[in-house]
Amino acid sequence: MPPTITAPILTIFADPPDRGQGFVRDMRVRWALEEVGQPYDVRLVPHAEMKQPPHLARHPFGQIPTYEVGDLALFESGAIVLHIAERHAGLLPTDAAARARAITWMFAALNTVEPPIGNLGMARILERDQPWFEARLPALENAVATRLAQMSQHLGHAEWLDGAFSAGDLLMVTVLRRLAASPLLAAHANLAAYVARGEARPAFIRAFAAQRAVFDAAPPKG
Ligand code: GTB
Repeated sequence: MPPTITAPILTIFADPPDRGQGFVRDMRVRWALEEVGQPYDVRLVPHAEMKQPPHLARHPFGQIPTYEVGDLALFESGAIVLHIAERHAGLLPTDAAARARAITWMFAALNTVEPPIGNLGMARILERDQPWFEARLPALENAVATRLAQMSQHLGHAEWLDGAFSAGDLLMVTVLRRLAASPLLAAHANLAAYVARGEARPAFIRAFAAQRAVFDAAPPKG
């Protein structure tokens, strides 16, 4: 009998808190899978089950996304995208030095650019009603503005960060697009255009529609 080939399984929020805007971190994995043409299944995790033993067995911090393929179970969106990129053509250059630089941009997106953007976003969601929120906001915005100015300077008129589109661009676009509605991003026309270029890729459009369908199917919160 031929071996059964099962598609990788991605865990996602059963009820996406961003209302299907593609800001949750499963989006970057979906996009990577679409870029390389790898079909996948999803397992919806309700909020009430995220910190329960079955999901903690997949993810020690009780978060999404996770990725299961065969006997391998992974967590951390960046590690999952790297795993996909290493096993399929299209997301990492074959030249060793260019590949190392693309992986460097993956780390830069997640370790250097995402933290200030995430801090600003979470403060806007969780701290808006605190008496010190308005006083804290300028420092949070300045941290984002500094990174964007540096990114804008580096990108210049280039289409992508380092030659052809890579997993570094994929992660950077998912990080920057959190600022889609922000004047902080609009202040840098080249960065806004970079994000728009990423979002115009057919694989992004397919991934966006797939994550959007989960929100459309979710029952409205009562
Ligand atoms: N470093 C990990 C990774 O990259 O995979 C971080 C994973 C993570 O933060 N997962 C979040 C999660 O599971 C979802 S993406 N949170 C539940 C919990 O911790 O209990 C973060 C996120 C949440 C909501 C929005 N939003 O509403 O726009 C955007 C992003």
